[in-house]
Amino acid sequence: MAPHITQTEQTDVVVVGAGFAGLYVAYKVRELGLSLIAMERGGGVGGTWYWNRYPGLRCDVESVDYSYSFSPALQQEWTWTEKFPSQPEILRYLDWAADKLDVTKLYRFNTTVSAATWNDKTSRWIVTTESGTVVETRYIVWATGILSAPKIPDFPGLEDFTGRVLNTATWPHEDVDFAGKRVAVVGTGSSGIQVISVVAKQAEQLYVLQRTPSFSLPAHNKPLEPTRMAWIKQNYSQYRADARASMLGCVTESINKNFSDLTPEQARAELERTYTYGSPMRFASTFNDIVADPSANKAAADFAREKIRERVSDPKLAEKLMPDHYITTRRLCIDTDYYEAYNRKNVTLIDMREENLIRFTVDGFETTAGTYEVDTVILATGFDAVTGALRRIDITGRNGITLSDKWGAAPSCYLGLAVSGFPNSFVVAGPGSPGPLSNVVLSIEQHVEWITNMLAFLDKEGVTVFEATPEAEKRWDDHVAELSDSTLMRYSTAWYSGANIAGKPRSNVVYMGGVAPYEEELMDIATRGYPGFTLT
Ligand code: FAD
Ligand code: N01
Repeated sequence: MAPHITQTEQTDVVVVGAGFAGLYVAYKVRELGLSLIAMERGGGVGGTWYWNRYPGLRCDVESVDYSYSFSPALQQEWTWTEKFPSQPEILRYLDWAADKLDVTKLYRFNTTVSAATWNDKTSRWIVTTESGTVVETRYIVWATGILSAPKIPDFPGLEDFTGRVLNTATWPHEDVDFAGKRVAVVGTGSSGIQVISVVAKQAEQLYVLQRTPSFSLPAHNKPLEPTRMAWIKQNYSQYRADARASMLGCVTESINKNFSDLTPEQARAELERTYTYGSPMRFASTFNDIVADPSANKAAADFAREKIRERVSDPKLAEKLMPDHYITTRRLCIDTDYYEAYNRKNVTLIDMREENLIRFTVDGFETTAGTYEVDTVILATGFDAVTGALRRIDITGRNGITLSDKWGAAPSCYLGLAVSGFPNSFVVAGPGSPGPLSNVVLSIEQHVEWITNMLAFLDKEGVTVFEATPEAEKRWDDHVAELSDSTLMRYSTAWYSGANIAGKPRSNVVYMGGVAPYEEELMDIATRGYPGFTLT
């Protein structure tokens, strides 16, 4: 039989990922008139909202903020039904938006990029997929997501468990029926909190294995009244401009004051106001210095703890659910009936700080305090965030250096979007961007617009190769670290710092200067002809 010869395809741009970021990249690149091959591991568009389908999932940024702002036509045509839309509604929105933008057809789905290698001689990337396709491209845009590489802890005995194991980040597409089932959920971050709140109402028995309690606020979710939606549609351009001019990338109606500017009564009234509204972004913006000043942070954290005590009937149990980290240094969660779940007779909290998990068994799990039988285990154990998806791909830049090696000691990335030694490639929401702490959709839009403007500039100027310089990258990394160290984020034990992954270097990957100041920095670089990049 004749050997199978793989034909290498040629293109201007490869974009990897079909979430909010990749879809927008595909749209903008086509507008530039460049050829494009778009690849996505999943079977459809949506990214985060394609993979995470667990019951209870909603976004924590309001729908009218957590959506594309670049297209007046999309904004006017789409009508959100809830303040915090559910995962199916967001996925429907992305499916619809991709069709409207006519980019779905540009994608190769069920296609995992396994490697990308820079060829210095041709100044092109060779991109390889798991199925053996090879593509040669001038540019790559990695739109692979900050929370797309699930973390599955190596729990002893999990492979012996004969019941069902589910992961919130790769949830089945069909409904899962928990009626009459004994269920264990591991993890009490944003995903755990949401899935627990729903499964508690369905399962016969629910065990929650908690290692670190989170701060969670009631979402006060509600239908979006037609009058409110109509007002937003009339005022979208101002509304989006306000979001773009903000620190977190969404409208927060903050009073724009530091904690010390307020009397204790005024501070309390403000906390009550933002808490009652129901929005982590608004609560986090109650005072300007919540993440900078320990006393401002303590006031907000004490207030949030007090509210948890009010929601949990058993005071001893409430104390076990009490978070003790600086509020907002882990993503502030929102919920519907999370703490109330613990008032139910069928819900048991297993505090892993007192009762260690020893192993999973054939029919359940064993802790230092006893054995438990369960039918289903749900892992809500988080992600190898920000750098994880890229480190799972074999990316080799100049001089045979791999991205994994380069980021071995600490991730570094100029402006949070370009890595020295890896020419002609961009990372959307890479380490050193404000993405993780913000309304991520708006942060993505900032990046995609900046990246595609730079691509247009390169073509106009006849530049064939661009690359971030090591000096500019180092200056940016230092700037990001300095900003972070000036806030309480230096104490973060969440995925923001890599602390959730054993062996991962501790380094804060969030630009703490805020969404609007970040955009000013980006615009300044563009206006000055892209200093910090070599252009040849
Ligand atoms: P993603 O949506 O993650 O898309 C990346 C895509 O790249 C994925 O589909 C993945 O399959 C694909 N990919 C990765 N590697 C490869 C490869 N090697 N080959 C091919 N394809 C690959 N942010 C907020 O601001 N507010 C929220 O309320 C919010 N809620 C969230 C809820 C959950 C459960 C999670 C996990 C995240 C949430 N986020 C939220 C963050 C969210 O990830 C972003 O808001 C946004 O959806 C990211 O879009 P993206 O396109 O950058 O990445
Ligand atoms: O992940 P997480 P997530 N043994 O890392 C525990 C976004 N998001 O998927 O902290 C025992 O926050 C871990 O405990 P600890 C949002 O940005 C948004 O929940 O390591 N427990 C923790 O409790 C969020 O920040 C929304 O001690 C283990 C949990 O698992 C990000 O996604 C919804 C363990 C992981 O929490 C990630 O959230 C969902 C182990 N070996 C997600 N390993 C909304 O918008 C981990 N854990 C509402």
